[in-house]
Order: sequence, then C-alpha cells, then structure tokens
Amino acid sequence: MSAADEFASELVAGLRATPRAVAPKWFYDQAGSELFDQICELPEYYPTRTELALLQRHAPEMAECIGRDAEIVEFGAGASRKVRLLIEALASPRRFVPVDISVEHLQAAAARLRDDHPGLAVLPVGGDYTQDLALPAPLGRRIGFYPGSSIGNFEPAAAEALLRRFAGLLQGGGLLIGVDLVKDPAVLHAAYNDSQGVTARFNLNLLARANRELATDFALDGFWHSAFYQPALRRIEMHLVCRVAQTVTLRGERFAFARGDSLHTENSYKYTAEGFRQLARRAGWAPRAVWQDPQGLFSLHWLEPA
Ligand code: AVJ
Repeated sequence: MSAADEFASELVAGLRATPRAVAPKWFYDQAGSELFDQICELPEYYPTRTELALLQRHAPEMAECIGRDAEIVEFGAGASRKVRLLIEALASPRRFVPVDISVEHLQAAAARLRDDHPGLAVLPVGGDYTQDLALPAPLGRRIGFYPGSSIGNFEPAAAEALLRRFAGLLQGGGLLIGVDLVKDPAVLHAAYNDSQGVTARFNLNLLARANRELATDFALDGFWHSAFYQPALRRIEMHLVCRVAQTVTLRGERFAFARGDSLHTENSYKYTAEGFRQLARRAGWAPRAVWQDPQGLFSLHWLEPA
C-alpha cells in the first residue's frame, strides 16, 4: 500500500470511529517535522533542552554503558541533534542507522551528520518502526537510541509491545530511551499550549496535510487546538475541536463535524522513573542506570535485555 493510501485508510477509519481519533505519526510530513523542530526550541517545551542537557552532562557514563564498536540505531531520528552528543562521546561507533517515517527530513539530517563526521558510516532507513521494519544486517553489537519520550505516544500496553519489538530488532543489544516525567500539570499545560501557537499549527497541520495529500476539504480555520493534562491517565491529550460546523469528504465518504466535535490526535503519557522501569521489566528488559535533571522534568534510561 502506498503511504498516501495508508494515510487515507487510517484517516477514514479514524473518522468513522467514536470517539474520532487518528495516530500522531501522521503529524510528521515535511511541514510537520519542521514544526516539530520549532516546538523543540520553544521556551515552554522543556523536554528537548532538558534531555540535551542530560546527554551533555552524562554522555561519558552513557558511552560506558553502550561500550565500544557499537552500531547505533535511532528510532524516529528526526533532526538527529541528540545523537550527535552520543556519537561524540563514543570513541568509535561502527555505524549510525537513523530510522524515520519522514524520509526527506531523514536524508537531510544524515547528510549534515556525514559532513560533520567524515569517518562515520551513516545508513538512513526510511520506515515506520511500529510496523514491519527491515533493518540492514547488523555491523557488530546493535544498540537502540529512542530519545524525546516518543514512547509517550503509546498506550501503556502498546508501549510495552513496542519495547519488546525493539528488543527483537536490537538482537541482544541495549536501549537508551528518553522518558518524560510526571510533574506539575501547569508546566505540562504550558508545554503543549505555547504562547507562539506553534503547537497549535503542528496539530492543525494534520488537517492541512490531509488537504494536500488526500484532497480533503477541511476548513483549517474551523478548528481549535486543544491540549490538556488528564492526571488520572497521566497523559496530555491533544484534540482538534470543530469551531465551525462543516462536512468533509474523504475518498467519496462524507463526514459531518458539528461545532464542539473533536478529533483526538495525540496522547503523550508521562511516567515516574520507577513506573517506567516497571513497564520496561514487563517488556523483558532489565532497567539499569537512570539519569534525570535536578528538577525531575525528564529522564533517560539504560535498559539491557533481561
Ligand atoms: C514527540 C511525542 C515526544 O509528546 O511531547 C510535542 C510530540 N506534541 N508537542 C510530545 C508533541 C505536541 C512529542 N513527542
């Protein structure tokens, strides 16, 4: 199935469902990936700078866990800013294999990394790590890197399944994973409702993308961005809420939106460090080191196969 067909069929299924929902992986076309990079620079969006600071500060310890001559596979590589810190701390990584669903974005980041590290073998793989992903044969011990708390996009049961999948793909190697922590809901709220409206544009880009790629006719100014923390579920929810009633056509099917109707676009789960370690254990991993900032905003975990 082509990428556009897959997007169309998932969006149709999501619009038929009650409540209406679509998976956040569809945010990341070229425009969405660029908006996400802007989110990472926002003053309210603490995860990126906190995780970068943790990497900067503790990269030597992380490199010690990873060991020499490892091949690093990054799941959802994006702009690859974080892995640079790791690569610089590792004396001699065998190869870097960035995996991302947004192929143009991936190729551009790989080219920049090759420029800056002429000795490093970089083999980008375009694909969806939640689906069947064909990785090249490993060059030595394979280590996973999954920063940014993308694991938070998955319901706990799906997160557990994804951690098991990674164990299979890594073939006995460890995993360094970033996990956003439970904290003051006001801090979370600000991070997903930034004052410049970048997160709103990121959310709305999903509809803009559907209009571009699937020729839907969403009226973009007819939807509000809504993001809020649900403490009982320990997750941020993002929705697009209809402001102006409209009927949207997709592959010949008509979907009516009344004012107030919502399309659920993302969950972002938060964990305590110990809660995440328990999840990792259920997925067949042995949690080892944890690094977190003094304020307890964000954590990085080193997991080894149990
Ligand atoms: C990429 C899933 C980690 O949940 O914080 C940022 C995505 N959504 N702002 C997150 C996101 C809105 C991000 N993750």
